[in-house]
Amino acid sequence: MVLQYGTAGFRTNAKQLDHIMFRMGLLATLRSRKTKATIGVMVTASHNPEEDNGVKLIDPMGEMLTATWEDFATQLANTEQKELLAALKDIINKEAINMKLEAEVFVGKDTRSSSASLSQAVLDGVHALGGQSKDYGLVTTPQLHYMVCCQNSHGQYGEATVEGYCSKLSQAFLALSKNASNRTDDQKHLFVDGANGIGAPKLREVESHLKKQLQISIFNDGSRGKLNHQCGADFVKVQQKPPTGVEISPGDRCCSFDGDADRIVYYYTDSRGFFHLLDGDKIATLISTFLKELLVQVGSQTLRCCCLCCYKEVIVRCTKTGVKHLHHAAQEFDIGVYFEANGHGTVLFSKTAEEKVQLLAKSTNINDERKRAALLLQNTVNVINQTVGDAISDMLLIEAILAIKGMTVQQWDAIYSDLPNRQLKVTVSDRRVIETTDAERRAVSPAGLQEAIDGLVKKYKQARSFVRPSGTEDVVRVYAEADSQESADALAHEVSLAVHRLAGGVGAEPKPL
Ligand code: G16
Repeated sequence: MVLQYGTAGFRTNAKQLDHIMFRMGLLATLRSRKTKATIGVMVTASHNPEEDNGVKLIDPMGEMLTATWEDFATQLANTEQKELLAALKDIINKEAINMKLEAEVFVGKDTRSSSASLSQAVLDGVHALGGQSKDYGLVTTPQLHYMVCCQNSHGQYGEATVEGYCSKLSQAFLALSKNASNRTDDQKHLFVDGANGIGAPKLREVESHLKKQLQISIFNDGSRGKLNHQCGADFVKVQQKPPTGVEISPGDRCCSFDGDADRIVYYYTDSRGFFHLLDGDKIATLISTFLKELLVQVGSQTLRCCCLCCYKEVIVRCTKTGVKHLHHAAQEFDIGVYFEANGHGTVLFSKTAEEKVQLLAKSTNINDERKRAALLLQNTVNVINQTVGDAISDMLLIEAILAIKGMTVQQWDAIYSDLPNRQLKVTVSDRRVIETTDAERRAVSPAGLQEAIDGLVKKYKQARSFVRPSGTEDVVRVYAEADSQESADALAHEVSLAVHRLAGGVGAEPKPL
């Protein structure tokens, strides 16, 4: 079996991963020596089913592994055992790594039953190459990214402990909440679906610092149900319905994390029982609107705010799927808000932007309105985990914005209306036959597929449809939108059929929805 370092590392059935984990321990140790910094290795398969597992490597500033090293990871993962030493030497030579240098690797894991032995395999790999390790045990993926960044910034970003994480985020949230007018207990109430993963226990730790400014009811906390099964952010986004295991009434504000708590989506049902989803696009809109307003109030015309993959009064950019691509695009701006529709995202502030905000927040000769806006911006910077998408941090920011603006989830939803849409998966014998261009919006192979999609799209009003190979599951993803749900469903089905026929579909042809 050939494994590819995909959208977010390696991911497949846990039984096939023991050697991959050991080798990623080796690679992380080399990467640590190369960068002279601490590297992170997170054992998780995020939104995938319980029987899968995976590994994500974290670079020095808490960002995802750089693309050139993804290739080394793929090479090392697929090398025959007898050639492993030669493959390691090859990387050492190509990267001119000094093996006498110290190396340090932080390791974390999610709640999957396979994660304990697989993270031990990572640790074994680190020790085999003489690296030091710190085992954080059960943490969310974004918490491990945060720890790596704290360690390499020598504490400037925060303290590299779970306690340090909880107190930094909650202090910023409490400072933001002071700007909200009095709210009833009902308005402070949030229902959280923990996807039966690591997010639920970690949220409880944060909650204990929140001084009841947020009242959280956690469902799917892992005490009974199965990880990501009929619950979690991916299920809610794709199925467009509430998770099982959550008892909510019309109007209740709810959100779902995914299995390793790096994604979040919000939702509610209305009095007619209709389900309303507030996905990553709506989250990006809420956050970038809030930031734009603060920038106007603070009087800073010089900071450029960019919103990636949403559409409101700010510069818009689209990239290929994967927060690793969005993250780099967002770094080009003073303030970069990036979210994938699936709820994976964060906000980046450039060094210049952070310094300007800090100066303004300290300034004594600006008026009260500007001062208030500057302090809000400063606490917004602190509540955000800038290293990667973080469900807990995003949730705190969203809750603070809604409280400050006195906004209900319905008012947030009304900022704009989504076109009805549908996402489907098609299994093909080799998903790599589908190659794309234009930020994965057009397929260049197999021959005839894009022409077929274009022809189908023309049959519907306000329609678009994209196909691309998933980087985390062995499937092709199909997305379609149109003027009505029936049309979106029909278009998604027709495009799925085209993929099945032209790209080597496996099994029976997809059935209409
Ligand atoms: C990872 C990536 C995301 C991506 C998602 C699904 O998230 O970090 O950027 O959107 O996989 O990717 P794909 O559609 O290619 O399977 P996670 O939360 O699953 O680690």
